[in-house]
Amino acid sequence: MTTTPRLTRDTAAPAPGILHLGPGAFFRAFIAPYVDEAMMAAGGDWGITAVSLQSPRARDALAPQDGAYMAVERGPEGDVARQIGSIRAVLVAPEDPQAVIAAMAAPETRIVTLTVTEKGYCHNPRSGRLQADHPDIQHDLAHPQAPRSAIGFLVAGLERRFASGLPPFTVLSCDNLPANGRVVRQVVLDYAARRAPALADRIADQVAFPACMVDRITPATTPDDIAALAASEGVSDPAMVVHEPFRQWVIEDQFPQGRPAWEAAGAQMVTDVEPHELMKLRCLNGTHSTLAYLGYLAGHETVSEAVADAPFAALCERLWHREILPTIPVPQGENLPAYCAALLTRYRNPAIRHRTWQIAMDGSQKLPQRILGTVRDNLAAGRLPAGLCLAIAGWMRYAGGIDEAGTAIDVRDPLADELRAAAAAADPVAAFLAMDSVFGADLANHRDLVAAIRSAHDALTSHGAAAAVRAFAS
Ligand code: CS2
Repeated sequence: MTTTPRLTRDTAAPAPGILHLGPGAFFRAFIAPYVDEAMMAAGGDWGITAVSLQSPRARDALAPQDGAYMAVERGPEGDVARQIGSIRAVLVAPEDPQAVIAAMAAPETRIVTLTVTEKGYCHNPRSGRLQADHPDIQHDLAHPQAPRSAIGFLVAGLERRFASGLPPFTVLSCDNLPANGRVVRQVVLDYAARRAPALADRIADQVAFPACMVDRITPATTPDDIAALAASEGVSDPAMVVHEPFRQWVIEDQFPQGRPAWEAAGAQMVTDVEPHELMKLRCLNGTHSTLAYLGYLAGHETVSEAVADAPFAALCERLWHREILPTIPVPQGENLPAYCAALLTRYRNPAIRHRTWQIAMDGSQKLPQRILGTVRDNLAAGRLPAGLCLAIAGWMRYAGGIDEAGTAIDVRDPLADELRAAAAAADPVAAFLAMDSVFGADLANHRDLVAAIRSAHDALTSHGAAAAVRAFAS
């Protein structure tokens, strides 16, 4: 039997410029390719030192390949594979936190990018403030030179640079949070203030935290994907990623220490990201989460399966046109109905197997910015958004951890214990609504809203998600 040879690098490793926290599939499908293309088009030393905050998986896959890997663009007509060479090294923070702080404090590190998911900011998703009692934050405050959280590392790295007289790096959050630059700045300042007020003041004065909107659908890589790549390209690459053809990156252009020529790779450099973020989080992520909860309960394994079921596609259309678009200012250069039509085409891509279960993860951290802000805007305009209430009830049913056949659901969420307790309460809807870091008193006390969520929850419990979605969309 012949074994497939391991992927080898086809370009020299670039000189360092960026440190990235969280080298998961999305980073490899999005940030690293943009950096790679920007360097190819316009040069610059922007090689990426990637840092895993948890597992050694990414390092173990990438190190034998000198950081190179294949990104496979998967369209309905087939795959296009390309080698990405922008990663130059991978560090595993728990193995050697000192090495991470040293890399952050190296003079050539001018940008720190982050894809650490919503929960990685250790914040209260509703207030946007640091959750000071978060176990990782407690740990980091007790051991500031050997932190665990992204926030602890950012502050330790900035502190070290200040001590050596170096200018700070720019911090670029690339997670799906509204005003992600402001969110990361706030939690960094909250944490630094607990360390030393003077450090917080210095960060507030000197560090840039631009916001950005990121978009590319990236399902988790499967063993089948790795086998298909080995068959088509003749290389074994456990670090490979699969992604859809579409991508969009809108970045606030505020990089005092310079940046790659991302615009050469198609990124939009703008002065105000917020309208773009609102459009993407509410139109895409809002309907994604809706499809995830209701689709999972109705037995749909992937997004494309869910929207192939006509009432689910109709549900998305109704959400967009009746409940979401009326709350969004039109971002420059965008046409909102066309944007939503393109979203449905993206969801339908049958070659992308994006699991509803994957998107359903961490709902307590996602709901506020994906769905609840839209609900608030509707209520303020005197409208009761029935489709979004069905989505919220779907989340409650899903988070209860038992599917419609009575089988356990593997609910992944930092608040999983609280969710289970809420679902087991005598009045589950009231118990979920009382989760203050998710809903807030304004929503929990809104009579008409609560009644609509209750009636959607009853429909899901008595008739199931497929029937409830059919009834809504008919
Ligand atoms: C998805 C996103 O997993 C999820 O929660 O909604 O990752 C989504 O695929 C991306 O934001 C698309 O850009």
